[in-house]
Amino acid sequence: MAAELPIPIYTSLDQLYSDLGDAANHAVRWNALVEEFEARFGRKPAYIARAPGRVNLIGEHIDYALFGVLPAAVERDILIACAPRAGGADLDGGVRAQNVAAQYTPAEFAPARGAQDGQWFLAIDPKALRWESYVKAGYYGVLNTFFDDPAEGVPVPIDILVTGTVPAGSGLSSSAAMVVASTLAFLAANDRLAGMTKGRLVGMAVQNEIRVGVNSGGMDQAASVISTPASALHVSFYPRLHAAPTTLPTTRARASFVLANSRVTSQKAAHARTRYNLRVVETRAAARVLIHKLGLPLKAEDERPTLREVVGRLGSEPDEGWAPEDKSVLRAALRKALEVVDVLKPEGEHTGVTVETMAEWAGMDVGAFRRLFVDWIDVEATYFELYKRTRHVFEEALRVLAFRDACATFAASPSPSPAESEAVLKELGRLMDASMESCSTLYECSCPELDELTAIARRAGAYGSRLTGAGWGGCTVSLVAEAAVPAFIETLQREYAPYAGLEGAALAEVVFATKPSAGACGE
Ligand code: NG1
Ligand code: MG
Repeated sequence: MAAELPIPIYTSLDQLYSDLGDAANHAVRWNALVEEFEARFGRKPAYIARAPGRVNLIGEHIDYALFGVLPAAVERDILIACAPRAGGADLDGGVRAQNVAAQYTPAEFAPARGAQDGQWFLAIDPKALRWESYVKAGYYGVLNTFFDDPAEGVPVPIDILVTGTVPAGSGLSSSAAMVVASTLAFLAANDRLAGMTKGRLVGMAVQNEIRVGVNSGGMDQAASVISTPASALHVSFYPRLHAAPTTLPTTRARASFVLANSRVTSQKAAHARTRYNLRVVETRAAARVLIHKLGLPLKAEDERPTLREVVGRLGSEPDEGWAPEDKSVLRAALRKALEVVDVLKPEGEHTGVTVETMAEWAGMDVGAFRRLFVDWIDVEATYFELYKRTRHVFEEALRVLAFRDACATFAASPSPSPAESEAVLKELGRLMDASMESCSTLYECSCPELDELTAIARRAGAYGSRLTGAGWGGCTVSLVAEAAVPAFIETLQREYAPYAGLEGAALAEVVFATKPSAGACGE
């Protein structure tokens, strides 16, 4: 499986460009970065790490419940040029971090080793995130994996220069791209890339990103690291990371995924207590309640079980998991789960339930329940929406499987007729629309602008349109017939108020068609 492959390291730009496509454009950016690095730090960079952003085609907010998702890397990426610096012992592991974009001011920092536990430490304030927080997050895992034992030596002092084309806060996962590229840069500069697999890099990047305060799943990091051109990546997380490239029908059926930025910045870290992290808490609490209410086995190793594990137990899954390629058992178990999800519906006027009710439903003492399920991350709520969140998760997991099946069936057809092409695009569009509706009403991770932008997209002829990423702002993704893309973009420009007055490059910055691209690499 793709996650076991080594990270591609290129020694010639030509080779890299032929993998990435669009050689001329990449060459200009890479050469400009090398020159800028030399101008700022007085020598050539030793390595360049690249990590792309991603669009999630379907499977929203289910990665941290450990269900499979279907993202694809986009062409837009983060590049980090770096070089070790000669320096004294006081400079051990010290970093001079600069960003080509002037609004991201230079930073200097050095890690410190904790006197008691020997763990390396870097100050990151999740409440006041700065751009270099993501650089530090990438560094963290490298320090505590490869330099945790003093006998392994000390990390080199290093200069780094970052440039990127993934817009921040737009649902294209600039954060994961930053963390992956930074993890790669520190690994390369410290000569620790040998033996690193894609799967291991994903694991490190996920742990690293959690340090910036969002208890995310592993979708973005997996997409950024493992993706291959022209494919989406079916990533599943249970019982272990598994990634399978999925050929999209877009090339043969002549359609494009068009990204449109709502221009509402998704402030995921700042609102994590009432949004993202609260959803993580709700889904874990729901899993524990379901285990008790449905009389499923509670295992000794269960601390905060996931909804994926609940579905496995409902379908009597063996410990090593169902074969990752055989989705029929998972599908049957998910259907069974949907038949019983109503046990999470409370009586009375509220759709959600209090901590007291959740504890009672879980057969636990309120104090113990609160400590285990509510207080482990910083969240704030009176009513927890167990029913709505869980219904979304189970249905969305089924939609991912249906989307993947439709892609696979189409890919297997030797010469699809125009009618077959139209049918597969309609089916994918239908699934995308249903996902949007569910994000809006059940998961409540949309916002008025995203609802409006996706509605306009459908009126403008998209087969389907949905938010992508965590939501509450950021981008939408729409499936559009290739020939209709220019007219589609024109309609969005005319009808979506925040696009008023935008044209040319400014418009292309917020609405653009994307081709799935290749994952992270180094040079
Ligand atoms: P975004 O907001 O695009 O970075 C986040 C999570 C994903 C996933 C989606 C929702 C991070 C780094 N990523 O994506 O793991 O849960 O939301 O599907 O927080
Ligand atoms: Mg992110």
